This record gives sequence, C-alpha cells and structure tokens, in this order.
Amino acid sequence: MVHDKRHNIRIFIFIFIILFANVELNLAAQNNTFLKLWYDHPAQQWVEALPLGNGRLGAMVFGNPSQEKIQLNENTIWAGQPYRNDNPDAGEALPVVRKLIFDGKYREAQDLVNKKFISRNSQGMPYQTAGYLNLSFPGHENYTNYHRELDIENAVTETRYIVDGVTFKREMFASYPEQVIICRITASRPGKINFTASMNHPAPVNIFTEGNDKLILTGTTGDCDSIKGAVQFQVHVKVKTEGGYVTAADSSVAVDNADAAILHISIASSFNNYNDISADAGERARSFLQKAQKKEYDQAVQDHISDYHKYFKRISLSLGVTDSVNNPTDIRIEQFAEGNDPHLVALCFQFGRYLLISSSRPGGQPANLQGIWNDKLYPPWDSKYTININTEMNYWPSELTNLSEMNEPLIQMLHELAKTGRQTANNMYGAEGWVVHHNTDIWRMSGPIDGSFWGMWPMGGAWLCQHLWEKYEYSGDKEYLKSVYPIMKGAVQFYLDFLVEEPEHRWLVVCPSISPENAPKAHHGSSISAGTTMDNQLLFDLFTKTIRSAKILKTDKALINKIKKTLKRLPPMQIGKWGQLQEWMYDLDNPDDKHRHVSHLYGLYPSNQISPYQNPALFYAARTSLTARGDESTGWSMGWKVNLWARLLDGNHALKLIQDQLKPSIQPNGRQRGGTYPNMFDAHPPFQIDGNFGFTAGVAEMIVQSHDGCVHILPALPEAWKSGSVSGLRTRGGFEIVNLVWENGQLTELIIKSSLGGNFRLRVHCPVLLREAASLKSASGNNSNPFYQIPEIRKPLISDEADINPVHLEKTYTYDLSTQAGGTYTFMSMDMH
Ligand code: FUC
Repeated sequence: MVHDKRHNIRIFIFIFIILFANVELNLAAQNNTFLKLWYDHPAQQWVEALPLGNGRLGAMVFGNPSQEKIQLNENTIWAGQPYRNDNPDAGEALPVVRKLIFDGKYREAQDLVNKKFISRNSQGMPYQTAGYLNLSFPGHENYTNYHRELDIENAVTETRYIVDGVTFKREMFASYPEQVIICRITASRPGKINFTASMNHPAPVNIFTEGNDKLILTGTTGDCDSIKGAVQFQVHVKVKTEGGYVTAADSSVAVDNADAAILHISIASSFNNYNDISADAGERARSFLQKAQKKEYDQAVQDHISDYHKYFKRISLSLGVTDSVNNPTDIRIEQFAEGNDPHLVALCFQFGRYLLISSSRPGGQPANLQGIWNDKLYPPWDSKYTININTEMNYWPSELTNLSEMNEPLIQMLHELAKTGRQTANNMYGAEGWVVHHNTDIWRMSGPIDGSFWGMWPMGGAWLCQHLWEKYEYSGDKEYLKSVYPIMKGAVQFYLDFLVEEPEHRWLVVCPSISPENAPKAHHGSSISAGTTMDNQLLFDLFTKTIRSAKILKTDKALINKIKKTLKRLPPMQIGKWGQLQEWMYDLDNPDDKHRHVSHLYGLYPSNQISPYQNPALFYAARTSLTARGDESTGWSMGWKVNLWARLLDGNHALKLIQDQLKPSIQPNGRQRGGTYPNMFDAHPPFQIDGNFGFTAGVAEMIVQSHDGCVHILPALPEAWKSGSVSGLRTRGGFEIVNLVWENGQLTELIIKSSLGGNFRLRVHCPVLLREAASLKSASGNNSNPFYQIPEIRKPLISDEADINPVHLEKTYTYDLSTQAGGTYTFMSMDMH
C-alpha cells in the first residue's frame, strides 16, 4: 500500500514536470522567437544579411526598406571550364625529393616540390556570384516598427516595417520543388506598392528586359590563372502584381500602385557536369520560371515548407529557455559568453542543419567553403573545396543529425574525383588508383596547388573516403556500399603503390607529405615530412574500412591480404617527451604551438582510434596535445575542438569552446577574429561555413556518441545544461533516438528505435531499466553488433621522458539489449522508477 502511494506521488510529480516543461516551451513558442534569427535593423554588411537556399540557388536578403538588396547565387557558376592541373615533372623528381626528406634536407625538398610538383597552370577555380537584385522603394527611407527575420523552422525570411501608417511586408524563400526563389511583397492598404527592380553584377554582363515584366541578366564566368571562363549563366526575374501597373525600361522593371507583388527569380547555367558545360542556360532558366509561374503563391509556400520539413523536422533539441530569447539575435550573440542563453546553442545547432539542407541537395554540388553563399568574383580561397579539413567538416553533421540525403553530392563528387584523380596518380606519380591533394573545385581538379607548404598533401581522397564508409555505418545499405566500394579500392591502390619505406624504422610512409599546414620548428620553415601521424591514421582507417567492405561484399581476397600486410608496416602512434600525441614521425611538437590545424587529433575525432576505454594512454596524450593547442582560434578550428572535447568526455570544456566560437567576430574596433557574425555565419574570419557545421556536429557529439563500441548517452554534458531533451539524432548501426530527456544533469528517459536490429549496447552515467518485456543485461565481451566493431590499434611507442597525465573518468553503466528491426525500446533511469 505504502509503496503504491509513493509510486502514485512519483507519477504525479512526473506528469507535473512534463506539463510544466510544456508550458515553458509554449511560452517561448508564443514569443515567436523560437527557431528564428531576427533583428530590429536592416543588414548593413553581407554578414548581417540572411541566407536562403534550396541546395542549388542561394540568396542573401538584406531587408533594407528603401533599397532592398538580394544577393544571388547558383551553385554551378564557377570560373573557368573543364581543365586539369597535374604537373607531369613530379614523377622524375619523386625519388630525389624522398631522398632529400630522408636526409633531413627539408628546405631543399620543399623547394623542389614547388618546382616540380605544384601545378603550373592553375591553383583552382573560384566560385562566383550571380549578382544582385535591387528593389528600390521611393519614400521608404523613414520607417518605424522595423523587424526582419529568418524562420529556420520554415526556411522563409520576412521583413516588415511601417511607412506613413502602412505596414509593408516582404516574404522570401528558395523553393526546392519549384527551383526558383520567390519573393512576395504586400502592404496593409491597397495600391500602396511602388518599386523599381534592377540588377547589377561585379563583372561585365548584359542586363535587359523582356516584355513589360521581365528582367534578364546574362553572363559568362571569369577567367582565372591560365583557364578561360566559359560557363554561361542567366538570371530571369519575373514581376507579377495584384492591381497596379508593371512597366519595363531598358534595364529595369517598375511597379506602380499595386496591392501586392510577386517576384520569381530563376537562375541557371550551362553546366552539366565537371566535364561538360554544353547546356543552354537561357532555356533552363526559362523552363524553371514557366513551371513555377503556374503555381499559386500559397500553394508554392506550402509545397516549399512541406518539402523542407521532411528533413528539418526530424530533429528537435531543447537545452532550456531563458529571457534571452526575447533579444534580437545579434544581441544574443554579443551577450552569450557572459549570459545564460542555452537556447542560442540549440538555435545555432539547428541553423547548421538549416544551412546543410539549404546548400547541399541530392543531384547538386557539395557545400563549398561558403556553402552556396558568395557575393564575390574572386572570394577568399576561391570558395572552393579545401579537403584537408573544411569540406569534410561540412558533412560531419549529416549522418548524426539525420540529414543523410544531404551528403549525396559529396558522394557524387567522390565518384568524379576517383576518375580525375586516377589521371593525376598516373600523370604525376606513375601510380595505380586515384589521388587528390588538399583542394578541389567544380572541375574536380586533383593536382597539388598553392605551394608545397600547404599543398603537398596527397591525402584528400583518403580523408573524403571516410564519408563513404560512414554513410554505410549509419544505414547498413549493402547496395550503396557496393556502389562506392570501387572508389575506396581505387584510393587504396594508390597508397599501396605510393607508400615508401623510410630508412630509420623501416616503416611504410607517405612521402612527401605534410601535417596539414603546420611545420615543426626543426624543419626551418618547411612543412614537408614523411609518415605524419594524420597520414598514418587516415591510412589505417582507409585500409581497415576497405577490408571490411570487401569482406561484406565477399570480394577481393588477394587485395585484403595485401592491405593487411601493409597495415602492419605503417608507423604506430607515438607519445612524445611532454606526454603529447606526436604530430610528426619524430618528436618535434612544440608545447607553445597554437596552430589552428590539429591534424594528429583526427584519430580522436572524427576517427575512433583513440578511446579512454580501449587505449587510455593515447587518450591522455591526445588531451595533453589539445590542451597545449589552446582554445581560441579560427572558426572552424574551434568547431573541431568542440567535437574533440566532446570525445574527451569533457562537456564543460566543450561548452567553453562553444562560448569562444559564439563570440562576435566583429569587435568594437572593427577588427575581426574567429567567432560568429551577426547573421550567425561562422567567421574564420572571413566567413567559412565549415565552422557552422562543425558546431552542429559538436553539439550532437556532446549528447550522443556511437563510435566506440556502444551508444554512449550524454557522454559530455556540461553542468550548465541541467535539463533538456532531444529527438531524432541517429547512431551507427541504424538506431535512432526517438526521445532522450535529462533533468538535473541525469538521464530520465531514453527511447530508441532500431531499423536494422542487432545488439544495442548502451553506455549511460546512471543505472537504467527497460520498460519493454525484452531483457536488458549488463554488457560483457565484445559487442556482437558488427557496426560496433572496435578498431585494433597498435600499442603506441612512448618516449622515455613522457609524463603521462591520466584523466579521471566518470563511472558508467553498460547494457546489452537484443533488438528487432523496427522495434522501439524505452529506458528509464532507476532513480525515476
Ligand atoms: C585551410 C585552412 C585555412 C582556411 C582554408 C580555407 O587551408 O588552413 O585556415 O580555412 O583552408
């Protein structure tokens, strides 16, 4: 009886908490600030404007009442045309460069690589803007009640303000179903809409009108290095009104006294694929426009929102709400580090998902350095694909945060690189397989660029290939694995040919190479090396994952044996004299080195070669290295460190990095630092989208991890995130978190769904019970679920001088549950029971 009574009281308290939590959420929802970026003034600079995108088309909306600017992009408008940039002299110079490196003559080796390896004809082509659409509203200089927002729950921007008692409103979205950008302008009184639409572009283009309501821009992309620009592109803007008049001048369209106006913006290019630019841009732009025009505005909005919801709505995350949600977003960013605004983290997490859905859709191009948003002809680093960290980071959140479709363009790029890179492997190194260095572009160029210091890194393909396997790990789709296996095999074949024995330990090493963009002091200004830690870690992953794929697909036995033999001869990880994980083959790390790249920590994240449970010495060493590197850095570097601290199971330190990353980039003196722009774009500086995606992945890694033999729930929960909930995150092996709730820092409920069945090994920080009849056992032995195999890492070599700094690990509980495909399982904390 007494027990029953207590039980009832507990249930009552539980229901009360749930109701109360709902009331709190509803309040925030009523505030209309929930998943919105909003401001009380127009954007002055591009990094204040709000991004829209449908994967292919992008727009940056400034929201200026009298002079609206909408900066436009289309993801195939790149300078140049199909080309290659291999340096054919490399093969002959390769043995000489290797000898110089093994003799310790790094400067000479670097000089020779600059002459004989680095591309002579091109350092990559830039991604270019499609120009500006300008809407000029006479008399709207003086306005009141200004508000502009980006609603990331519906992927729509809105600008509204009052002039002479009339409320004006502009709504805009980039529709995937329609393949156009749509803008609707309304006023609270009839006949009040007057504006002129015009366009401009930083390059010489033609701008003219057609009929009385259409504005057209036609252009050709720019030249760069020795490559002539040859992509044709066109922007068509059609203006439709309710009431009033539409008239055209030479290069502008005017609207007078309308009740409402709708603009359809269609952009297209002549690009078919990396090797073919023979399409008719005008015909394409016209046909998108014609099709879109047939749909009523309300229907177009609805179709856009339901298309977007298919992806976005898969995840909801709540970390708590405070009064800060009532502030404009730029103010929240300014106050974040000193205030208490966990909701801003959830908003920024979802903003990363918004950006991925908006910049990377199946059938299109992968998100480049700026996603798809770029207002320049020659943007920083050409806004291309830097594949020594940046492009990979763009896709870190794709599987875990339930946006698997969005990495399809990356997979497609790999299919193409495996072709262009095959020629590079052959032309430059006389090697089998395919290779790409530290950059590529829309033409899938694969030769080394920019100079040896940055570009002599034949590992871009090895890193990108990890995404091929990761997609399989989450889906278990063998057909898909079969389709990408030849890409992995081709990458392996290159390294089997290219690896060379170094004279001291007789390890097989990648040479010449670098530890991306960092140079040990001892190399006197040269970054060139052999057998760097990251290269070895990348090859370990590429080799072991290719072996596993070949076994799953029951193919290539002889190749498996060959890879196994080679694997044994790669250098092991090494712990150096100050207890650090060595970045290079020799113990050259400087404890004062604050370099933004933390390449040797690839093994900790995104890879799973360093684990507190499997190989603690490496885990301690990685922590020592990361601590020495420091926190504040460029945007993407901080994004990486959020993930790294999450993997180090230190939620408070991960949150510290989040605070650093969310700091305003633009300082009062106008200078910029790594941080966040007012529109929440991440700042390297300048804007690079990788940091946004790293951030989103990092927040997810703090909540759930599945790389280390089990699903670890709340592995790195900071003390400040006392209560929260999440639904929709995915883990390896086809599990999805249907709901996860924590209170006072403790898990209260976890519901998971299995799509593939198999053993679900759970690691939690408190004992749990299972609601269903199925039996929950304490975990023992290896996880029988094949998606949770742990890599066999060789014992590290440890310097005699090394001081090992052990880390205290929180007590955890591990369970095994045999799941059925399609089954749903509910775990509850024992304390709640
Ligand atoms: C790498 C980084 C730079 C920058 C560039 C786009 O080269 O080292 O910091 O992010 O990519």
